[in-house]
Formats: sequence, structure tokens, C-alpha cells
Amino acid sequence: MSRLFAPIPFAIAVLFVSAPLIGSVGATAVGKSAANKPAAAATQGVVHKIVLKTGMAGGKMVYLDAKGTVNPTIKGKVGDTVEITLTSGEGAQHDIVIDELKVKSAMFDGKSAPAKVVFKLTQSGSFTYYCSVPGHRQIGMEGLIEVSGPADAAAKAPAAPATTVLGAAPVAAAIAPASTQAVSIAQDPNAVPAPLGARAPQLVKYAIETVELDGRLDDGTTFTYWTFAKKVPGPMLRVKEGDTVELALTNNRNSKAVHSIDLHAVTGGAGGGADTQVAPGETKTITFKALNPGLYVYHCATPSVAHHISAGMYGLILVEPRAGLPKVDKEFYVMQGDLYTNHKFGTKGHHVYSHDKAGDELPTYYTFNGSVGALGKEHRMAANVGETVRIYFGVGGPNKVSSFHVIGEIFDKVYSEGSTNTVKDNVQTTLVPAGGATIVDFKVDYPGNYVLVDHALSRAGKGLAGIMEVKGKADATVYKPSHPANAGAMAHCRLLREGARARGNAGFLRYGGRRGSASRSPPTYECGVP
Ligand SMILES: [Cu+2]
Repeated sequence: MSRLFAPIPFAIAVLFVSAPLIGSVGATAVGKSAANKPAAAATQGVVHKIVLKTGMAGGKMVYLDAKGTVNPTIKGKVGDTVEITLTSGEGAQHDIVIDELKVKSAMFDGKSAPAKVVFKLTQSGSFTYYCSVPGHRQIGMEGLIEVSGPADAAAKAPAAPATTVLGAAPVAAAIAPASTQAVSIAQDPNAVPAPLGARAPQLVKYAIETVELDGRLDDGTTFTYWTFAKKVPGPMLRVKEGDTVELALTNNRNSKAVHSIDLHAVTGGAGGGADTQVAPGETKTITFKALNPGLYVYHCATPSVAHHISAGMYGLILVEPRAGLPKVDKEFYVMQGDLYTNHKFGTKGHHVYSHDKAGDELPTYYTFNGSVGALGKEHRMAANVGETVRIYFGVGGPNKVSSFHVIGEIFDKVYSEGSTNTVKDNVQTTLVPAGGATIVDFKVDYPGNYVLVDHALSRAGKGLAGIMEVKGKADATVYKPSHPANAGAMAHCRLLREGARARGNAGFLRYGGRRGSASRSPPTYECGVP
């Protein structure tokens, strides 16, 4: 439905697109023209002033006009002028783009001034307006501009002359300096809720806030993370089979995007994703029954979902079987992610998400618990010889599977794909799908620094390695080097070092903690070897 206004004479020689600056020029000029040059009315088109507000309607993200019409069709004639003023009703960041008419507004959100575009209709036809924030068009932000009448050839802007650049190499985009606001987003692998023990099903309540923030990706490198509760992965949730779970999802009021949660442990409602699309400052609650025991991934399900996941929006929920899991001495929480940024791996400065790289599935970084060095440098995973260890391991992705392996260990038990009633014994490497999980149990029989990897080992050179320290007495019947320098483990070091060198960076070695005499942290190990 269109909103047509009384004809106002006004001539705009060329089609132009606004930013607030042009918007104000257009608005002022329209008023003056109307007052001073009424005679022009016979030859000039009308000006259609349209006010659009963004919002949620019927589970979709949409543009609404003053009457609440969803994605109103804007109608006009060749020669008319359209002026659209836009505000963010729900607070998230948006824009408006009409490709065929070369119209693109500035970005606007709940805190910015309204955006405005003013343009002349120079050709008849049906054109689509939409929001270019990734994913927003797919979930509803698009409508039509229908232009009737003959083509107005005179009004068409002349084609821009082609530019030929001779002898100039393409210039790499400059990187912004690392964010001074950046905080640690690395989830503590020890942040595992305690076992629930034998108990009857009950009501369990969770409240989670989605937060967008600058976080440390690596030394000297920051990234715009999107998170559940400021950590990557988000908090590990632990409930019992048969429990009823009430989950309230709040989107921080300073967010630029809508967020949501889809838990693979939920039956119905797109895992919760259908009913938890929360605009900045909003809260939505779902209630579900934990019908099936197992270890499940949860993630944000707001388009572009790959962006929200890659930027950090994933976590695990354990639904304990009624009888519980066998007791172990130590439990850890680890998740793998692939991250796509607008610069090369290792570039110092502030990175942002790259849709192009994500579309090509070419990650810039791989991480365990959100950042390079999260496990071993920032957080410790420690155990003692003789203890049993369990790792709740998931792959947030969004795209890459993991060949999960711990160098120097064998998984005594693997609960493949997070299924709690299918246990395999003695597994070296277990495959974990994107959006999947596994539980691995092993007893640590020998001291040392055990390296968690994805056995697709090129990824170690892109940030994917973690250290688990095991202290205790070495049992020579379990392992005995013929030479005192950990000769066996060094084979892994050489392998990883070659991978790092081939990539032209210090990669794994740097992460191993040896940085030369300038390093503050003592060089206790290299390549994860004590
Ligand atoms: Cu999200």
C-alpha cells in the first residue's frame, strides 16, 4: 500500500541519494519550491514523502509505514520524486537499498538520527527496495516501488565514464587499529555446571543476554564478536532428561542486530529460533521439555545465521540421562569455531566479519573457545596423573567439521555425536560435525602438556590448538624416551612448525609460549612439550 501525498512541484535535476545531509537539502528545497515556484507544477512530477519504521511483524523483520502496513508498495510516475525517511523501530541497524535506481541510504539504528533518501523516478517498472544488512532481506525486509508512465530519457543520469588505472596495483584495504575497548571473550573450559545427580524432573530457569562487543581474537588483534553472555562459546547449560526448561533470551539494548536461540535439544518451534527473535532491549521466553538425553549445540538463528554463529553465537546444552553420566574427576567445556574476517590471519588491528570469505568457506581463524590461545595461555586445563577427564566438545562452526584429537592421548570412551547411550572404546580421533557435539572420557596416565587439535592440522597454524596440563609422576612403563628431550612428542612439534612456516607466520610456536627473552611469560614449553 502506498502513501501518496498532495502534489508538490519540485525539480531534481539528477537522481540523488541521501544521507542525512542530502535528506535535509531535499526537505528544505521541496518546501521552498512549493512556496516560490507554483508554476512549475504543470511540468514536474509530484513528491511522495514516505515515512518508514522498521519492526517485527508476524515473526519477520519488516518495514512499516505510518499505518502499520508491512513493506508498503510505493507507487509513483516517471518524473515523480520519492523521499523516504527511515527510523529503526526495534533498535537494530538497517538501511534501504534499491539497486536498479542506485539508491542506498546511510545505516541507521535506534540511536541514530533518521536516515533519508530522495530520488527521482526516471524509468517505469517494478523495483525492489530492501535492507542490505546481511540476512535482513531474507527474513522479510523487502518491498516494491512501482513506477508507471513512459521512460523519461532526459532524466536519466549520464553513464559515468569508465576509469582506466594504469600501472597501479590494487591497494589492500587499511585495517583499523585494534579496539581499545576489547575484552576477553574466551570461555573458561572449567565453566562446567556440576553434575545434577539422581533427581526427579523439575522446572529449570535460564536467562541469557546476547551482547555484541569488541573482543580479543589474538595478541594485537581484535574482532567484533556477537555473544551469548559475553563469552564464546556461551554458557554451558545442564539439565536432566524430563526437565522443563524456561529460557528467557534478552538482547542487550546496545546491540545493532536482532538475535535468537535455537537449541538442538528442543523439539518444535525451530528449536526456539522461531519464537526468540529479540530486538535490542527486548526479552522473549520459551519453555520446552528436555525429551531426549544427549549433548546438544545451541546457536543464534537470526539471518545471516552463518554470520551470527561465526561471530561467536554458539554453546552447548547437556541433557543428562536420568541415571546421569559415569562420574569423572575433571570435566571441561570446549567448542571449536571457524571465523571469517576481512583481513589475513595474523594481521594486527581490528577485524570484522567477511561475508565473502564465509560464502567461500575459507576461514581466516579457527578457535577453541573463541580466541587464539584461549586454552593454555588464557585459561588452564589442568589434571593430575591418575585422574579421569571428560571433555564436552562441540563444533559451533558455522561450516567446518572437526577431526577432534588430543596429541598423546587415546579417548577411552567416546559418546559419538553426543549420544549418551552409544559408547565407543579406544578412539584416536573422533569426527564432530558442524552443529554437533561429542563427549570424550580418558584417564591421564602420564604427565605432560597434551595438545587439543583438529587433526586437519593446517588449522593449528590458524589458531586452533589448546593445551591440557597433566602433572604427576612419570611411569616409565607407560612411556620412556630413549633420549631425555621428549623425542616422541617432538615429532608433533616439527609437524606443526612446518605448517606454521608454510603459512608464513609463527602460528603454533607462538602459541606454545616461547617468545624469546622479551616474553613475559616463562617459556615453559614449546609446541606444547614441557
Ligand atoms: Cu545473533
